[in-house]
Parts: sequence; structure tokens; C-alpha cells
Amino acid sequence: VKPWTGTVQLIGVPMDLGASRRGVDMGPSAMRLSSLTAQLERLGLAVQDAGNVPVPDRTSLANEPRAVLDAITEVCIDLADRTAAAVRAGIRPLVLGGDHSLAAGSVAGTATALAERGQRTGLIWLDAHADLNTPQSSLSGNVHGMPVAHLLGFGHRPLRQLSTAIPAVSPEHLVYVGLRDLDDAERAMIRELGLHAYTMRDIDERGLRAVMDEAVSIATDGTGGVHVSCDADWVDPAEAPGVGTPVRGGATLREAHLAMEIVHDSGAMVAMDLVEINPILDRQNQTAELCAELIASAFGRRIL
Ligand code: NNH
Ligand code: MN
Ligand code: MN
Ligand code: MN
Repeated sequence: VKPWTGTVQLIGVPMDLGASRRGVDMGPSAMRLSSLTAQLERLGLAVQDAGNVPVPDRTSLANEPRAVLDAITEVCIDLADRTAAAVRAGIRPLVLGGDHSLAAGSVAGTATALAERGQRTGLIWLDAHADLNTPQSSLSGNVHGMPVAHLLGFGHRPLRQLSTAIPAVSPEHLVYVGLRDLDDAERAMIRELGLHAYTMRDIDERGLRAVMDEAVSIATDGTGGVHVSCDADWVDPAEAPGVGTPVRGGATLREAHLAMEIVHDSGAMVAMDLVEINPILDRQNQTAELCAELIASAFGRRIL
């Protein structure tokens, strides 16, 4: 049904402007040094490496929130263009972060390309966190805690207007899976907007299969495809220690694979982000390697 070409395009975003902890800017290197490309090629996919989006150095920016927001917005504009171009060409972008603020750009790009076909974008957000803060509500000031708010049309105007579709994502087409660390303002916003949010408790009680089946049906209902934005911290830190903000009680290795396998089976994934890998906090690149394996599952790797 889908005109996808069997090509995956790697887009690196070596950005750590959105996080207070340094080091996630090395995530794209760590992913490229993992078995990622080999694994995707083994699936019969062609892998194009588009290199990295240029990101200004942190020390070159004025030390004020507005300068950081503007710099992140510039990176996101560039990334949105590249993501949209790939999706338009039937190539699936695989965006390697970098901190999660980049998703304000990558998802906006997917939304632009799908809007050109008259379609809306589904978004599955795999994360311990909701990333629903605005510059006004954020307690930390970290922009990596804000991309979803901007995709839904809230927050810093330039950052919420990166897509020709505004908002890039409608609240009913967003699904969270794996939440376990929310700010009060985020909890209130999830209730007010009636967002679809599956917490770790839902996974504990109902099992990952049931949760993920519902997530896929929500994100595909009335949309032209699904962007999967995966924060490495959605996986338990026992498996994925190399992340900036580890939170105990995350998805197990098997749950994470099953989620990716279910995403693949849906046939609906048009683009993916894999973000927040921090090699400084990792052990022998095991978090990047785990993420490479999870990506392979999302792109169709099967055991038998
Ligand atoms: N909610 C917190 C904030 O806004 C933490 C966000 N940190 C993340 N998000 N790693 O995925 O600062
Ligand atoms: Mn997170
Ligand atoms: Mn709907
Ligand atoms: Mn995140």
C-alpha cells in the first residue's frame, strides 16, 4: 500500500543544547559506531547516511534561555526540511540524537510531508517523560522537556510553527507509552487535553501487547502514517544506563523489543527518532548497541 522505497536515511543531530547534562551530542557518533547500519542492511534495506545537521556549540551562545531556544529552533528548522524531504521521497528518516528537543523539528518535517498528501501525522512517544512543558511551565528550563508541547501548538512561537500543518500533531493522534516521571503542569495538561497516555502501570497491569496494540490503533486512526519518537530513557536503566536522565522502572529489554516489533507489524511507521543516548554515562557503548537492536526490530528484524 505504501510507496516506501526500502531506503532508510540516517540524520545525525549532535545537539545537547536542550539538556542540562552534557554528552548527548555524542549520541550520533555512538550510534554510527554500533551495529546499526549492518543490522539494517541485513534486513535488505538500503542505508543512506546524510551526515549531521550543524549544531552551534554551546559555548558560542549567550547564556540566556532565549538564545538557547532560538538556536534550537534554527537546528529544528533545518532538521524539519531534511525530514520532510526524505518522507516526500518515500525514504524513511531515522533521526539520531542528540537531545529530545530535536523532535520539535523532525516530527514537524514528517507532518509537513504528510500534509502535502492531505494527511495528518500520528505520533507514538516512547519516553519516561511527557516532554510537555512550555518555556513558561518548565521547572528546569531544559528544552528537551518541551518538544511535545510545541508539536501540539503551545510554547515559543517560532518553535511551534515549523510545520505547514499547525499544529503539527493533533492531540487525538498522539500516544505516550512508558511514562513514569511527570511534572505537575504536564499531568494537568494531559488531563486538560485528554491525551492518550499509557504509563508503566498500564504496561504492568495490562501487558505491553495490549497497550501497544491500542497505541498503534490510536496513532493510525485518521492519519497517513506514524512518527515514532523513542527516548532511550523509556527503557529501564539496567539495560540502558547511557542516558542523561535515567528513571528506574522502565520497559524491560523484551518489552522494548516487542513494542518495536508491533510498530513494524503495523506497517505505519514513516519516520523514527532515537534520542538522548549519553555515551559519557554509558558502559562500552551498550546503550547505543541496544538502541541499534531495537531499531532493527522496528524496521522488521524477526527471530524466526
Ligand atoms: N520533565 C522534566 C523537564 O521538563 C524532565 C525532562 N527530561 C527528559 N525528558 N529527559 O525526556 O525538565
Ligand atoms: Mn525522557
Ligand atoms: Mn482519530
Ligand atoms: Mn524525551
